[in-house]
Amino acid sequence: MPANLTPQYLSAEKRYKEAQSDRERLEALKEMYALMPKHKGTDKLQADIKRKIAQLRDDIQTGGKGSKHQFRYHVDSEGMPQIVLIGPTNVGKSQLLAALTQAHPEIADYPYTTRIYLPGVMNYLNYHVQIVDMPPIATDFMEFWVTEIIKHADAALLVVDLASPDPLSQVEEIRQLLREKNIYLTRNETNPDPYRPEHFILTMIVGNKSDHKSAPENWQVMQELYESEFLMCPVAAINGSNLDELKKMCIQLLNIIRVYSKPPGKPHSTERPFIFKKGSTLLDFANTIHHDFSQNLKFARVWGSGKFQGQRINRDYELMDEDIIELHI
Ligand SMILES: Nc1nc2c(ncn2[C@@H]2O[C@H](COP(=O)(O)OP(=O)(O)O)[C@@H](O)[C@H]2O)c(=O)[nH]1
Ligand SMILES: [Mg+2]
Repeated sequence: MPANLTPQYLSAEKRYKEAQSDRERLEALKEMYALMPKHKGTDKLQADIKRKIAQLRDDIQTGGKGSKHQFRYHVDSEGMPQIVLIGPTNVGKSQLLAALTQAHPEIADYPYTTRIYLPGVMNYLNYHVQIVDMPPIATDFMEFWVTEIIKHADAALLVVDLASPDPLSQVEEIRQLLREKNIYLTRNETNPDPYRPEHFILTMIVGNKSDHKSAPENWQVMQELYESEFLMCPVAAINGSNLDELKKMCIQLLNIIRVYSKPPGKPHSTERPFIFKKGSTLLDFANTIHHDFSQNLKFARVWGSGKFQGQRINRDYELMDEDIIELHI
């Protein structure tokens, strides 16, 4: 590498390596390109960065790794786990988005207020999770892209209205409508038969409007029926009741952990952990930071997990929640 790269360039490069989404990567690369001294010695590096910028622009436009011409219907999750809000109209999905995130959806007591998706970010104990408000799922009218977005999400909250006379039939109606589109709402995401084209979506049932007088009785009946099949949580989006429990259960549903990166000889960043599925390994972590790391990884150390204080770990080490990892290449 040429020796005359400025500290500003190196700091942009660091941001590139630590970026968690394609957009952040693209921004960092553009900065690296602008800050790079332009002369013969950096020709190769300039070309390399230009190529990466073009590739990332393509990826962002096509929504991922797919071919250039394939059009995909999904909401860019910006590198976060993504949960979609699904359910009939008027159950309080938009109210729930407003309660869980900083987003400002339109909320009204008439049907079909929400016509387009709207994402927001839920921050809970340093987990950043994208929550996506959706138009209702209904027999009489459902936009075709709604099911495509559901298929691409990491999980769904099936929201029903505990103030309605029959929230049970709301659950059944939505399940049936989605089943017709090959989408199965489940507690476990694994498709038992990988040769069948069904989509299994991790789902939690959320009973909203628990402040209503008929809610306790409705909830009790629902629990008896669905408790063995789904995670379930009653809330009142309108006054924030039980929302912390809901957030906690979202993390449980997604089955995710937080892992912090630490540069050698420096303290770790405490702000934005990397998020992994439980069961991910040190190699997954190195790959996320940068593919060079996984190729050239010499060793790593871990702090956290109780007994490990700077202990050396192997590539197949299983990451634990709140681990702090130091990579050496
Ligand atoms: N009592 C009560 N009303 C709620 C609650 N959450 C939402 N609502 C009301 O239910 C109506 C529909 O809410 P909205 O979020 O637009 O429903 P959506 O169609 O599912 O997005 C609005 O009048 C809300 O004020 C709640 O927790 N309790
Ligand atoms: Mg709505």
